[in-house]
Amino acid sequence: SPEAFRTWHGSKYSMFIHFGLYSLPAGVWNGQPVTSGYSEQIQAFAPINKEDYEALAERFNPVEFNADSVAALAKRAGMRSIVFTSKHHDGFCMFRTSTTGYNSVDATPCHRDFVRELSEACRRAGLRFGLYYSLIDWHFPGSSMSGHNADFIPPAHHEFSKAQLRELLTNYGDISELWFDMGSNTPEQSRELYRLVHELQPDCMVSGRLGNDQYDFCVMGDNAYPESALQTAWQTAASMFDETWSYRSWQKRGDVKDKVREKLKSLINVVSHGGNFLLNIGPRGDGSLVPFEVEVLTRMGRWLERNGYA
Ligand code: JFZ
Repeated sequence: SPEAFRTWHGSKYSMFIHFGLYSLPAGVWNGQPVTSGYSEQIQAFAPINKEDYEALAERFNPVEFNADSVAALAKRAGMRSIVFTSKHHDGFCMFRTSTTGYNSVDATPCHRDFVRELSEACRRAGLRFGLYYSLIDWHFPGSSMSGHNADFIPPAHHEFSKAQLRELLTNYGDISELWFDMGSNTPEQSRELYRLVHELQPDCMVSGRLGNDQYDFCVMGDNAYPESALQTAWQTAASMFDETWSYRSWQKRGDVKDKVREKLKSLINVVSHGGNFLLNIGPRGDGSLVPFEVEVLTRMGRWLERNGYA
């Protein structure tokens, strides 16, 4: 609806969070830095066999992860919503689900539902809350990690995604957006998922990466913005560092000042061209935030405040 568009568009600046099992190896496997590919996809790039990757769940206990602190950081940064990786390509669900045991409540020693924790913290802080959801699932029986895209999504996998989306759109209050990450949906599958989202939450904004022109907003590349005004809503997602969205321990971070300048420029570029800016952070495996990222966001928030951004 125009109303949902206006509210989403008015958010301008939001936090993206990549956090999951992959945050534990943090870009290192067998003592070696894995330098090719995003670290949230280390399973494919190391590569790591299914059993070894699944075993990470037994060690997943992010005692330092505090959803209220994350929400407070977003507020301090001047952000108006948070978008969280409910499930990445690895297929590990960061929420309670009856569709698979491969989730943060049942398969870890911490038994935590991170989608619930963040959704509630956002509500308390007056932030909107959205979800990243990968339609690629390397854990789903029969799916392969070779390349990203199977030629199509088998019907059983499609039904599985639908069941998970029902849970996500029913159990956690208002979801501001669904940031679908690509699968190889048929047009019929994309239409079905699009309809399902809006049947459950009419105002939830769906990202263009659902495919087949079933979307409420488009996603541009890193730091990119369209050459001319778009008729549709759009967003630029930006990682803090090139080549990864999730935490990697060996990341060269450089100077905070330079990063603040770089990301403020992007934010201003994107917002002044009519888009929304989604800036990512990648917490560590123990759930703690990376001080560099906290510092960058805090300083950006201070700049915005000094310059009259309410
Ligand atoms: C996807 C994922 O494959 C990646 O791991 C990460 O989660 C990222 C946010 O999303 O990769 C993308 C998606 C979209 C673009 C680029 C990389 N894009 O629109 O330029």
